[in-house]
Amino acid sequence: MATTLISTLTHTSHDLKDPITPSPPKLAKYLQEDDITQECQALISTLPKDQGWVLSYLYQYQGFWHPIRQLQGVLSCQRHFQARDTDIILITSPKCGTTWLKALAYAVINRKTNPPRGDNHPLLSFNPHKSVPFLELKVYVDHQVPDLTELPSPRLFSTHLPVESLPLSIKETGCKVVYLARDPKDAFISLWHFANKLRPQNSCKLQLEEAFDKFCKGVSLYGPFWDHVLSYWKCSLEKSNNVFFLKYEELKVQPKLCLKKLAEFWERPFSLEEENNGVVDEILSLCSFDNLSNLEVNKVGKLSSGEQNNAFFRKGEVGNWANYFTQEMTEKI
Ligand code: PAP
Repeated sequence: MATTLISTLTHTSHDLKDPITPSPPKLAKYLQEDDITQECQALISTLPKDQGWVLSYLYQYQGFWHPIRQLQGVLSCQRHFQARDTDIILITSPKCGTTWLKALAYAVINRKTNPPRGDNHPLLSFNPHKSVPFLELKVYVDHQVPDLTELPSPRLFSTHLPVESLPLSIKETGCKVVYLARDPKDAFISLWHFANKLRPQNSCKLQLEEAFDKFCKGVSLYGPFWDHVLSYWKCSLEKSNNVFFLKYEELKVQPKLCLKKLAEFWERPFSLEEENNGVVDEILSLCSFDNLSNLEVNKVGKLSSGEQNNAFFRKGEVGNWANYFTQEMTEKI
């Protein structure tokens, strides 16, 4: 498993295609409740518990809600992950544009070895989640403790963890964190759709009103949503050299400007020659919703954690919430 992860992250080859398996969705790995360590069992017996959005429980750890298997990954990542000054960490609350940010970061950082206009670009044959793995959901899942020291710099990782639960070394080193935020109304609608896709086919749909109540109470994956965003917002003010706060809506409206700022933040600015040659536009077009969502791999492939790749592409719009919210919901949120 660790070897697969390392080879995925070094991505020197283009043969890393996601499996094309049109099988019915199973409960995603981090929502399963088996194979839990005694340590984690003991911990959860002390934690507040509430019914989750899929079929498993959520437990409140360090102020934020997790399914049990995910929590196990959180504990392991807190214990073992050693950040480097050169690391790039992408952080989001779920459904705030993680997939898009991963694609952009991967394409920017690897543009010399994998020019964005190439027919063989890795993002054409595997889902962006494979190019930038989640620490707690992929790297440290299932009791793995991979040796990440051989990975070339900059290493790219992602997490949904709140500031309060980040491994200490991320806070103490000079690694570059990008936090992507999104209008909570759109993030909520996106999460509600996603949760219903993750629910087994024979179970009933989670009603919008029920999900909304939970979201407003903070009981959602990595919720409370507001605490998550606010902590990173404060961090970005205090440590502006290390934490870049970006909004999905800004990225939509001014993608070119945002991408150039991101590349500068990562200390890989676009040269004038690259700009004149259209490299920035090519990366944006490679990572666009239309392009990624229409790739074969993202239509029928699935992640090793069990989610169908197409579950990460729905509308990709700003303001889709308006089709679902009542006046009362808008006021409440
Ligand atoms: P994750 O946090 O579980 O990894 P994430 O990628 O943040 O998921 O959420 C998916 C959302 O990003 C979807 O939003 P929607 O439900 O409102 O449509 C998805 O459509 C959107 N998305 C995925 N890829 C892109 C992209 N390339 N450009 C813009 N939006 C995108």
